[in-house]
Amino acid sequence: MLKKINHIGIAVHDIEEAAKFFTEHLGLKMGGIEEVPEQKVKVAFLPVGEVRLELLQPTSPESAVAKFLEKNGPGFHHIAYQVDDVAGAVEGLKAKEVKMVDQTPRRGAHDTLIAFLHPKASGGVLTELVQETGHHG
Ligand code: CMX
Repeated sequence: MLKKINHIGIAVHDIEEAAKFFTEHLGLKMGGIEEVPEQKVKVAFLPVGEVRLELLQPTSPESAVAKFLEKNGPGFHHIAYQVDDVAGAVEGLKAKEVKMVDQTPRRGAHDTLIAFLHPKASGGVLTELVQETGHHG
């Protein structure tokens, strides 16, 4: 079901500020900043080989990322695996009674369909499934 790691999410208070470490010290390149209203976040991707880091900044105090930052401060937030059929993957997990955050796929950044598993179901690691539907991934 899982094709590869699509991205690794890192929660930050301020994308531009946090990106400086990755671009100036680690030599990564950052793409543009995109708002994902459904998730109440702004995101920016920094490719590392085939995988990307996703910096996540909340756009509302009600954002899941705002709550995470308040509790834990900045840091590792989630891992995202690429799948071909996110709706089918969600149905398969639900049939196995895996606790999901999303009962059906939602729209993610860069023309993707996404669904989150609950961290309590996945060893304490918030886990996202991503299906690329457009040209950008
Ligand atoms: N990784 C691991 N555990 C996490 C977590 C994370 N990122 N976020 C929350 N948790 C844990 C909390 O520590 C808490 O554990 P305890 O009960 O042991 O204290 C538990 O999950 C419940 O957390 P909470 O702070 O009470 O928050 P909520 O239950 O309101 O929300 C969750 C938790 C996972 C349902 C919510 O964060 C969520 O819906 N996440 C998925 C959506 C998301 O993160 N979107 C942003 C990214 C979007 C994108 O990439 O485009």
